[in-house]
Parts: sequence; C-alpha cells; structure tokens
Amino acid sequence: MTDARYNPFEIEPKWQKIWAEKESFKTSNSEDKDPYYVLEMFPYPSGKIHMGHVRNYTLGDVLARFKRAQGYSVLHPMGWDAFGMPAENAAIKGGAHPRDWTLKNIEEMKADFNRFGLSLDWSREVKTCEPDYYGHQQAFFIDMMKEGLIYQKEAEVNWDPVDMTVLANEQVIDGKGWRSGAKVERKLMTQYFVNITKYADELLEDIDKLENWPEPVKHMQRNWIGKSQGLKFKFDLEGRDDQLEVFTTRPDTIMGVTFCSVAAEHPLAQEIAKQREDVQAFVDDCKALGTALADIEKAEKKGIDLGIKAIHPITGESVPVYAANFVLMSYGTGGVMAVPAHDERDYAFATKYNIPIKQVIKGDHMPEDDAYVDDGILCNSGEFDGLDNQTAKTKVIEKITELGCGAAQTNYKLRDWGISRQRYWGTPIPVVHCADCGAVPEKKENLPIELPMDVTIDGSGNPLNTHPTWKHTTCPNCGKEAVRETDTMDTFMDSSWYYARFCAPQAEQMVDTDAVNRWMPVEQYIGGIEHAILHLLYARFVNKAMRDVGMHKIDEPFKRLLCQGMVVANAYEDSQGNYIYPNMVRFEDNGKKALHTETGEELKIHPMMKVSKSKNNGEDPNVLLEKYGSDTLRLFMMFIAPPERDLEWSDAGIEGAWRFMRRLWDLQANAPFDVNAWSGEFVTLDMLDDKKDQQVKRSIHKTIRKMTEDTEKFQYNTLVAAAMELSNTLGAMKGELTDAQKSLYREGLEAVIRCLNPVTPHITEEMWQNLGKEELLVDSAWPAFDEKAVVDDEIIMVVQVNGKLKERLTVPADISKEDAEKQALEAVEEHLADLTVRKCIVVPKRLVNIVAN
Ligand code: ANZ
Ligand code: ZN
Repeated sequence: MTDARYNPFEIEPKWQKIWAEKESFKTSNSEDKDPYYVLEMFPYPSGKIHMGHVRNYTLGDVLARFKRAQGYSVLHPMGWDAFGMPAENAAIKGGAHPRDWTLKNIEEMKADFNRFGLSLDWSREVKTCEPDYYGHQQAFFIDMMKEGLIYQKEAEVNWDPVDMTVLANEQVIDGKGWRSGAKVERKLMTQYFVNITKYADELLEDIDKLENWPEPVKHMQRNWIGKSQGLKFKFDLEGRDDQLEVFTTRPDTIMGVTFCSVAAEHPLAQEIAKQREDVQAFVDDCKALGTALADIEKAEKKGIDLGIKAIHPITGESVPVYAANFVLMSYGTGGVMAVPAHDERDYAFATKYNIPIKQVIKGDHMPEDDAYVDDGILCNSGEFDGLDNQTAKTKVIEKITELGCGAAQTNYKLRDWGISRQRYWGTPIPVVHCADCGAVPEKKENLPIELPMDVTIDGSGNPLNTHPTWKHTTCPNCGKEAVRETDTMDTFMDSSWYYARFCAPQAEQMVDTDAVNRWMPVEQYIGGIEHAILHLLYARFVNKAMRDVGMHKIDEPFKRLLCQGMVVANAYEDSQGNYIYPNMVRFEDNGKKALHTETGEELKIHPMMKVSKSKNNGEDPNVLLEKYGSDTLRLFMMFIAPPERDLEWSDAGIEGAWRFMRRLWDLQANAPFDVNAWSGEFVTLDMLDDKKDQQVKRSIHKTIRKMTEDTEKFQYNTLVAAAMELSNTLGAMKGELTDAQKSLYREGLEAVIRCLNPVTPHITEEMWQNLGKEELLVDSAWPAFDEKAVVDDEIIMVVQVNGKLKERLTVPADISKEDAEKQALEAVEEHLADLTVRKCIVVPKRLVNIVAN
C-alpha cells in the first residue's frame, strides 16, 4: 500500500540505488535502436555544484530520459574537464597536490550529481587529467604536427618578472600580476600554435549548416572569424630602400591618407627605437600594456612620430609614419594607412597630434566632431570622384594592382591558436628539444608522457622546469641527451574532443571510428552562452582536424545547441558592504524593504543578478536537496522559466513545486477508490455517455500529446503546466466514482506519472511501482495518445456580419457547410433585419461571415 505521506528522502536514494544496480543508464554501442546523443558541457571539478550545474544537467537529463522512453538508444555520458589553474592555485595556497585535490572534488561532485537522479552512463566517465585520456591527445598533437597543423612561433606572453612565470590574460589585473603585484611585461617566447586559420573558411561556411544553433551564437562565431576583403599594398619610404606594407579594408579611402601607423613591435619602430630614447621609452610603455585585446582597445590612443616619410602610391605625396599603441603586430601586416576623416581611431589620433584630416567621402549626415564611417560618394579623390564608395573599393584595388605595389587580400580576425601554457597542471606537450635535431616529436610508443607527481608548486616558475629529472631525456631522433618541452597544453584542447571520446571511452585509439560514426554528431548539446565563441569554435575545429586525419566522417560535432539562461537572484548588502544570505533576510512593505533578521538593519536590495558565491545570493543546491529532495528542485527548475531564459530564483516558487509534489502523491495515496488495485482495459471515448467523462478522456489524451510535443521542443515549463492541469482534473474527481470514472482516474494518473517521469524521476518511479507495475518506469515506453480522443466533438464557431463579430456558437466539430450557414443565419437574425444577405462565406471549423447590405 502507498505511504500516506510523500517522503522524498526515502524514495530518492532507494531508486538511485536500484537504477545503479540495474545499470539502467548504461548504453551499449551495438543496440539495435536508433542512436540519440545528449550531451551537456562537462564541468570543471571545482568541488561544489551550483544552481547553474543543476539547471544545465537537469535540462539534458529530461531530454535523455524522454528519448529513452521513446525507444532510442540514448548516449548520455559525463566526465570532467579536470586540468586547469584552480587546482594549481589551491596547491599554491598550501592545499593538496593538484591531482588529489581534483580527484577528491570529482568524487564529491559525482555523488552530488547522483543525488539529483541524473540518468548518466558512468561507465563512460572520462577525466582529462588522467594519462589514459591525455596520452591520446599527445598522440593527436604529434599527428597534427606532422600534418603541419601545429607549428612553433615566437609570440608575446604576459611575463611576471617576480614570479618568473607567464600569466594568462585573466591573471593580469590593471597591468600587474595577480599574485606578485609586479608590473607585467610583454615578452617574446617560442610557443606552439594550432593552425586553425587554415580552416577559417570552412569554419565560417559551415556555420550556415547549423540550423538548430541559436542565431546569437552563430553571429558571434562569424564575427570572431571576422573575414574581411581588403587590399594589401606597399608604400615606398623616402630616402630608404625598404617599404612599408599595410592592410586596409577600406581601399576606397586611399586618397584620404594623411599618415601611416605601425605597431610598437614593427621592425621600423624597433629600428628607430635603437637610435632614439623617446621612441624606446614609447615602445617599452606599449610592452607594459599586456596582450589582452580589451586592454588595448580601452587604452588612450598614443603614438610617436618615427621621422620616416611614406610616399603615397597614387598622389606621390609624403606622409609621416607613427608608431601607435593601438596597432597590433599580429593583425594584417602590423602597419596601417591612416585615414582620420573616416576612421574613429585615426581621427582621435590625428586630433591629438595635429595631423591633417582630409575628407574623401560625402554622406548626408556628416558628424561635427568625429570620423564619417558610413557609405557615401567619393570627393577630393581625383579620378575616383563621384563613385559610390563600394564601387570605388574595386577601382582602387585595380589601380594599385596596375601600379604593381599591392593586391586584393582576404583577411581574418581569427588568429592561430596558441596552446602553450607555462603551467604544471595540464597535458605535457610531447616534444623533445635536441641540440642537433631541434624540436622532435616524441615517439608514439613512449606515450603517454606523464606528469611527474613529486613537484613543488609554489607559484614561482614552472614546476616541470624546476623538477630535478623529469625534463631530461634522450632525443627520439638521434638518441643524444635532450630536454623535454616543459610547457603544457591549453585546457581548451582537452575539451575539444571529449565528446568523441565518450563514444568509446576505453578504445585503444583516441577515438573509435565506428563508434563515432554511430553516435555523432551530438544530437543535442547544452551549455552556457559563455562558451559561444572559444570552446565551440575550438571543438568544431578539432572535430574537423580529426576528420581530416581519418578518424571519422563527421563535419560538425553538435547538431543542435541550447544555451541555457543563467540562474539569477536578488542580492542583499549591508552598510559594511557584506552580502547577506537570503535566509538571513526578512521582508516588509510587500518585499520592498529587506531587513537583517538578527540586527534589524535595513539592507540594500540589488536587482536580479547571476547567483554567485561572492554575492551570497545563491542557495546551495545541497541545502535545498536536504530540504525538499531532488524531484522538487528539478520540477521547480524546469517549471519556472523556459530553458534559454534567465531563471529567477524564488522561495515561493520552490515552495509551490513542493506543494505540487505532495498533491501528485495524494492523487494516489488518497485516491477516491483503491486506484492501485484497479485493473482492466481503459474505457474508450465511444463507451462514455456522460459529457463530463468525455471531457476527462479528452484532456488525458490531449495532455499526453502536449507533453510529447513540449518535450520535443524543450518547452519543459509548459510540459509541467500541462501535467499540473491534468492533476487538477483528477483531483476534482471525488466521492463515489462510477466504473467508467475509475477507469479514467487510473488512466489519467498513469499518464501524469509517465509524462512527468523525465522531470521528476523518483516520485514517478515509486508511484508506478505502487500501481502494481512490474516493469521499471525507466524501462517502459512513452505513452501514445489516442487520435480519436484528442479530436474535439464540439468547436466554437464565430459568426460575423460584414466582417464584424456578432456571435460565438458551440457547434458539432463535424458540422456541414450547409448547417453552419443555417445556424449562423439564425443566430444573427436580428442583425440582419433591415438587410439583404448577399453572400455567406464559411471557413470550415472556424467562422461564417455574412455579407449583407
Ligand atoms: C584604412 C582605413 C580607413 C581603415 C578607414 C578603416 C577605416 P577590420 O575591418 O577589423 O579587419 N588595421 C589594419 N591592420 C591593423 C593592425 N595591425 N592593427 C590595428 N588596426 C589595423 O580592420 C581592418 C582595418 O583596421 C584596416 O582598414 C586598418 O584601417 C586597420 F576609413 O585602413 B583601415
Ligand atoms: Zn637529436
């Protein structure tokens, strides 16, 4: 018999144990069913789950459970993006070894995930920090090196001169090292680059194939790749033999050039710096700016005249050459033809340094005090005068090509991907440096090159470099003594192929071709919008690189993408600037006033913002779990907002979810008859005489239909709403029920249980068992709806006279045209009193419009 009270704390662990014992979510690669791959972006094992995790993984879980029930073979794996700086930072602060710290966090988070009832196939778990994962990545690195997809290049890094270490851009705060506080320098170091730009065109073109990706994500990817058509050409330099090459996307403005600018690292600037102290000082200043693009764009535009004159290829005029802090060495040619009249940065620069501004394009709204950047007609441009500027682009390119000093050029914003990190906790780059042979890839049979465990991690230098023996080895080529590369790979590399590994995580090769071809592309990928650019672009690229070395045949890894919204909540701050936990806040004045429960102090109410530890505005999922259980929390998360929207946390909302769970339980525990003992065939619609009973029958099947459609479309909020409605219908069936009503009650209850199962898997499994079902709910099929029972027998028909609404009639759904017309005419008789009917237009099942005058 069913317990009278809903007790999630008993039933949730019970079912989790049963599912685990029965390996309910384990998926084989050889099932004779259609494959369906659901994947959520795997987490970084920080140790604590937060609301964002719960939302992300529940969204995927609902879909995975739904598709299983629909008869698919569902792949729903989980793993850990386990390398990265937080583990090292924890060690620096005196914590455990990064590996121990990471593995402990993984165990804790895994237990948390299981407490939420996620239907994961743990037999496929991968941890990127383990040699059986990263060893394959090292082999792939070597493949890519041999394909020319990885190469070495000198590039700038942020260098902390005190800690003697390279810093990531995020570790540079106001130009200073996050730990040492020392002024960060830009330093050139030899690093490994992945030739992602070789795939720029394919990455750009294939975005069009991603029909089920959110538009904003596709837009961001296109911008990041940033393809632009332009012109590359050379200026002769007065009194010198060399030339200055520039790249422009605005050849149409060439007649408006009044100076040229180059990057501080440009050879011309470097040369003059050796001769002039002021230039050297400027160059040093630029170095201190760091390499982050955002910083460069924010900084004040500054420059210095190098004393060199460039000769305009068309006019023959000479213009000064400046070094400027906003010109990047890594883009285009590191040199720019500056047109202050039509470029905002050049305008600011010219105004500051009193350089002439020459307008060459006329538009109809010229700004007073800034550059005109829009389209228009050319002026002051000699032979090009009068052309519209788009046409002028082609004409100028032709002219420059004729003159023999340049040519059209396609450029991309996308840079090759620098993957060297001077850090310990990452995948060692499998290269050996030999005095004779240079950089030699390690032999594949020596892989994995494992990280040493006995290291000192104190934040200074790279522990792999300071380790007494690790880096000393022999050259794979000539056998002489040599040293290992001590850099490790960017962790974005680790997360760029894990989805393929999940298809066959124990495979001897990096990926198992058959398995990948079976499961991929991922049918539904789910994650945060913060990964819209880098992770998704790198993953798309690595997938193509894997394809091109013959590992599989998949062009794009993720067919559908869902970016879930954030979980947001109000935050409360006291006068000392402390953020107060919501459970320490009491409200007055309809929630407009927030008071500290202990001190009574009035608190500042911050508007909804992303829940975070620093603002103390997020409930700890584990605390909620202890209070309500997982099903309530899952239901709340799915019900309160559509997946892509922000979810506003509210105590009232979760209380509402909790009440619904108890009502659902009551439908069985306190049913008006012994619903669990009921058996027999469900009554069909044609067996029901009573109109009300017919309605119940219809609403059961309409609900099943709606829940099926909503789940398919990710509309989990309306799915839950539909289940609630049907529950209310059943809840209203009280007192003595007829046999037909008992059948309906039982049928309705089964439908609710079955359809809500993906959202609230535990309570529904328990109720299913209580109904006397032998098969587990996780193993039983999604209910079908009865086509006949979803057809309404009556519909509302609108009657108009001359297009104006006059009446609404309830008529049989299968009413004939003639009857519709007849009933309509009768219904509006009085409106037609003085008129002659000319025509009746009948739109079947919707309206009758009577034309009369
Ligand atoms: C002349 C000009 C006139 C430009 C004008 C713009 C507007 P996108 O479109 O983003 O690809 N540029 C070229 N190389 C640069 C570098 N290394 N660092 C900083 N700026 C650079 O940007 C191309 C434009 O950015 C180029 O077109 C160049 O300025 C500048 F009315 O040339 B333009
Ligand atoms: Zn050698």
